[in-house]
Amino acid sequence: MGITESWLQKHHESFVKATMHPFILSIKQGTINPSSFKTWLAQDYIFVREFVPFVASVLLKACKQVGDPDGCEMETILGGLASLHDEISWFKKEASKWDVSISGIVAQEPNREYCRFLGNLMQPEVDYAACITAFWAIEMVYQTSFELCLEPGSKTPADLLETCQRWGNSSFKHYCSSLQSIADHCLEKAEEDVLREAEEAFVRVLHNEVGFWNMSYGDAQTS
Ligand code: HMH
Repeated sequence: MGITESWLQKHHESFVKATMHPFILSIKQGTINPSSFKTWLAQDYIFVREFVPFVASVLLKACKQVGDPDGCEMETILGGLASLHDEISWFKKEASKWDVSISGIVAQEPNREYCRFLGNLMQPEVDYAACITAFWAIEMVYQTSFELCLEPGSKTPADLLETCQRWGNSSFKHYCSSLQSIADHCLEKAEEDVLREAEEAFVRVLHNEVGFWNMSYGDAQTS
């Protein structure tokens, strides 16, 4: 068993909270409040824009690795970075479809907290193993969550299917498992203190994802 798999088991309860959140379940059950979805859409657009420099910092660290002689790992991350360009266009298109203005929106506190966490990981002194672990976990939570909404028997509203497919599709799943392999490969060679740092980053991703879903879901419950 890889190290990431052992952490998924060890922190199973946090993983379930991050992936089977009431926000996701409300999509799957077809009961989602459109204003929840719109909040999520606008906030995630801001998040993804902040995610770009984070992924770029992971790419930079990957390029400096000696353990990737043929550059395969670097290419996987480069592919992820490139696809964020398309993702930003998608968010803009989706926002206009839902009549959400994304020009003047401000990040809510849980979003800012998540972005600050990414900013900390971007520091050059943070080890590549911790960064690639966080990167994998961030993508994996969305993959697992949105895939749930595509399972047979789901009542996901037709106008949300495209969103769910964006992260729930099988090629994104394959990309996530490539990131997981890269993370495992790094973690196997890591010293004790780096392992601790990476596990802490993994747990904090799960925590931040719950905060992000709460922010999106809670908005509509109180308005
Ligand atoms: C909050 N987590 C959040 N937004 C995203 N777009 C992803 C993960 C996956 O890229």
